[in-house]
Amino acid sequence: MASTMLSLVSASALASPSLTLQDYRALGGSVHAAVLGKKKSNSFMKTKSRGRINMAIAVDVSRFEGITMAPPDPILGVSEAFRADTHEMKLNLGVGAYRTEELQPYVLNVVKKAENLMLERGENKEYLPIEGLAAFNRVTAELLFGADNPVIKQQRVATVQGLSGTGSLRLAAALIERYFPGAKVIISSPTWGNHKNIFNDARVPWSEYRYYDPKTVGLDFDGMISDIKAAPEGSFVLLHGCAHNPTGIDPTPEQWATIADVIQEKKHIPFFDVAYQGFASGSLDEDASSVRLFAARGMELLVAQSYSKNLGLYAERIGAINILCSSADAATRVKSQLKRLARPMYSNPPVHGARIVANIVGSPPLFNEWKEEMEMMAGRIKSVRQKLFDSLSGKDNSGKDWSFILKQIGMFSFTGLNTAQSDNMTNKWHVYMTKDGRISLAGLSSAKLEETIGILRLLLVDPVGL
Ligand code: KET
Repeated sequence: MASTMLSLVSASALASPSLTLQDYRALGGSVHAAVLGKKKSNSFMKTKSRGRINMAIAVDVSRFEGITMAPPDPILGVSEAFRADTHEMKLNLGVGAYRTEELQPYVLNVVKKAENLMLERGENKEYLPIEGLAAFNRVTAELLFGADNPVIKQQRVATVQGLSGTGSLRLAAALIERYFPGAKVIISSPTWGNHKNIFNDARVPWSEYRYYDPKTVGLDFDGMISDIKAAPEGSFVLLHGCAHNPTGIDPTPEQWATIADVIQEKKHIPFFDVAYQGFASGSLDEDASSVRLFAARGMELLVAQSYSKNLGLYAERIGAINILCSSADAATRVKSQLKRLARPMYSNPPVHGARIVANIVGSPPLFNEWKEEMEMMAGRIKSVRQKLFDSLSGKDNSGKDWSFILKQIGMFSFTGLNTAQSDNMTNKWHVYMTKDGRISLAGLSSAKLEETIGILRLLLVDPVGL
């Protein structure tokens, strides 16, 4: 009874516009600064120290009143909106996650085999060391650099298991923030939507270098090179190792060599994000060639790896941060600091995905099976890309050059649709995609292709939209 009365008092008090700060204090102390529109320090302590009436106020007016609604995530928010849509024709071309021809999520057979092995062995669930599973760290560096790469034998790579690609990038960002204060990271324009958030939250300054040229729907190579040259000496240059997200446009081997020249000249540090190894060409080795080219030049570099896409281990959060140093001694020290940064953030990483990767990459038969499945997945996406091109160019007599679709690689096609058109795709046609005009080809099947193509063609040929 008493508490009901108190809540009534506080509710009416708060609703009344005539109450002053003093009135609230008389009621028993603090109300969140955001409600009063004034900054007050340590209101939580005051409330705690003043009896029941404050408790009642706290029920009616949240201490979190000052927290505004965050916008939905530009990529994962698309999946949330898709799930909420009940339309039977809905299609999710937003998130970069592989789908079967039936548009279902796909668990690789080789992953199921590895998991069965793990069950048979009855492995325990003890904490992993801070740096992760040793067998995983060994094979992941080998997969990236090549097992017989001298940098491995020379023990110059500091590898720490991370919370997939994102967590590995975040750990590296924390290292940059701590040991390279003020150093800038330069990132491609455009880039994967989460890169900027990662560096913002780690308080690492960043700026963009030119990458995509809408006129040619290709790489603005001259712009890229001059912006890398113009960056302050010793900047970190974030590069997509393969299958650039969102554009699907990668430099040629010759262009990679020039990029390496400029980075070396300017004493910059290359920082690769490798989230699609195997998905660009279908070959794990070929897709690591950019990283290997830089390593062969004796450069120090960082590489964040992810097994979300190529092994379909999205929810297992398995990846790694590799830091190639000029000496084994430096690598040992760098690794010790990565561990020190990881410990208060998440203590140690999860074991399940690490064991899957270690079992598959560490066993030649399973490794070969993975390569076959990898080729199958990359092959399906390539065939969707080809069909998209054939159908768009075949039925269109507007004279538009559709060849950009075939020049792009990886999971995505960067369609050139603007925000309004992308919104139109979603709001009118229930085709979910990111607002930058990116579509995930993995979300298309032959059955769904024609209807999507019809809409795409109309939007791309008639910029006013439908
Ligand atoms: N880097 C790039 C370039 C990337 O596209 C992703 C994921 C990641 C890192 C991180 O993946 P992780 O699952 O943390 O290993 N991209 C897809 C999913 C997402 O946005 O989280 C996407 O672009 O749709």
